[in-house]
Amino acid sequence: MNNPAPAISPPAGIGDHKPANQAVLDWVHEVEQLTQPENIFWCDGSERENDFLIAESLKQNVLIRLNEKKAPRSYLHRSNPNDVARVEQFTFICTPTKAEAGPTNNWSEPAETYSKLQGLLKGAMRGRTMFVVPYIMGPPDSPLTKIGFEITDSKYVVLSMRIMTRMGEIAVKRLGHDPKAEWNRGVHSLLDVNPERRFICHFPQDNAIISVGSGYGGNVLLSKKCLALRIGSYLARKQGWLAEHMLILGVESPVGKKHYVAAAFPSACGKTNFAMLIPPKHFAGWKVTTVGDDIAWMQIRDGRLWAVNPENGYFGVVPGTSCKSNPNAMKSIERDTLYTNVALTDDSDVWWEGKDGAPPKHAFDWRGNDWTPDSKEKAAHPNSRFATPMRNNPVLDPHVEDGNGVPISAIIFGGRRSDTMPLVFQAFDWEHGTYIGATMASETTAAATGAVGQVRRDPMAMLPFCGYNIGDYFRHWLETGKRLTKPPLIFHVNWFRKSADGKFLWPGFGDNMRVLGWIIDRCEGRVGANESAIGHISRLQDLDLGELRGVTPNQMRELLNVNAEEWQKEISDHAKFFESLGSVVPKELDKQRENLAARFKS
Ligand code: OXD
Ligand code: MN
Repeated sequence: MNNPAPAISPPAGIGDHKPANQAVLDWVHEVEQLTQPENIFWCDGSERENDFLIAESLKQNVLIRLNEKKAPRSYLHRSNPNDVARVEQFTFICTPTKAEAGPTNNWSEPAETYSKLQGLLKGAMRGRTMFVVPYIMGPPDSPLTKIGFEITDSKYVVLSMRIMTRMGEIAVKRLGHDPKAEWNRGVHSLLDVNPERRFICHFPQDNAIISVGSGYGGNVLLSKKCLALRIGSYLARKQGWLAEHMLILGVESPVGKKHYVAAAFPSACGKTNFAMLIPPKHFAGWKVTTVGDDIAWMQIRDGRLWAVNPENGYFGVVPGTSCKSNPNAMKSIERDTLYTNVALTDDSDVWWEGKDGAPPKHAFDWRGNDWTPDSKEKAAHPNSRFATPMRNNPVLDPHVEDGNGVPISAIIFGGRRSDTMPLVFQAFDWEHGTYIGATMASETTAAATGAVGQVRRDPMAMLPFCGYNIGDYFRHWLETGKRLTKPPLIFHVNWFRKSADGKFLWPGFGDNMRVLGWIIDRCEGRVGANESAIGHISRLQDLDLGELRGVTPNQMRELLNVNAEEWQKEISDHAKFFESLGSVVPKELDKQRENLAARFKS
């Protein structure tokens, strides 16, 4: 086998930052015995260490240096073409019983799974360096913040973890000496990057993760989907908080009144774009700021929900990112960015479909093959990614490091739906909102392997990320609502509704401010709404459409329309979905569906 991760030998003072905590040392020793690496590299997250790892990665072709003028301190990584997205079919929740993992997760028995993985990991790091990456998730002074250690044989993982988490010394210090302190144990090995030996396994009761056979971010940056969402959601239920697949944004009016909003959209449905939105000119004086673009951890205080972003960077979908769709993302990825699977131009810049300007006459596609605009293949992989520090974001919210988090006024659910779902509507109350989230659906995207464009139910955008029984997760939402005296209002949006001739009806991007404006008006009790069977729908006159070009009044009516026929089908799909989950769905949600159906009849 070709070794995808040859060992490196650091000079003195680099890679020798061993923590003092005996529990960590024992665990690392155990993994060392099993995987038999050539050496161990203890990461401290320093600049010097990072420079060294970049230099080694360039030598080993793990990274390609980009044009220093056009993309300063930025690099391109090409993954194995068999390894470009999350693999939901190989992702497992390994709880003692299958019932704990529930109907939406792949389950496997913990002891058997440990033993299978140990078999795969035996000697897997021979000839490689084993990196030990300490990190924290969450602002340093948040009570929700978690410590993790990831062992990996991938330099790309180490470099990405330094962008995506608060990595190194900060975590070692926080852990201290207490061998009983709580921290997440993550083991990752590329093995031979073979889809037949690719498993992403979570052991929530042990706060442990083992991921093998992949180098793709969502499968291997164990801090993110694995810890912050799957294990995070499991811990959140036990400890009485929420770990959600949500962006968090701040929206400030011209008179300085600020609200925070959290929004759950499935993968690659525009969370990063929404979190960095620039309001159209008509909304002069309004400002949107980003707290997070993918994950929200929320706890109850004073009867309200307060949210923190556990991450330190953005791991966003590149294709389609442009000065039109997301100028702030374009500024964020101008420098210090680790690109994966985009195209490389002849002057060592990066390119992707949907980037501003004309396509290059020649480039190397994401696999490294010659590419021209006449090529049939895409230049950048549809799930190509950037990893960039959140500090690069020009509209980073000033409270992003605040351990108390930010108070959430509204929660928004949304998906990619060509039909049925109006542009925006509001739930009657928390329980109805939970139902709307639980029955959410979206057309699938390239973020996970499998068919693209098929409508699937994706409750709260957590289908691939809920680390326990989805019925208990719904129950946890209902219980959380009962503990909130000032619950956020809950909304559903759909930027993707199409006309009969298949064209998007709504321009999206910055114009989504118009919908956000209505949501804020509702939070402030400033506007009424049309009462419909599905919830409060915006009246046309309450949506600020000033200077909106290209959307006719008829299109607006279509966008806000609740089509009874489409909803009959929708409601019967909800019923089928709940049936497919078996007996786990709380009766309150069945009742919600009955009420919804009844409202259409009355
Ligand atoms: C992501 C995803 O990478 O949801 O954020 O797949
Ligand atoms: Mn995501």
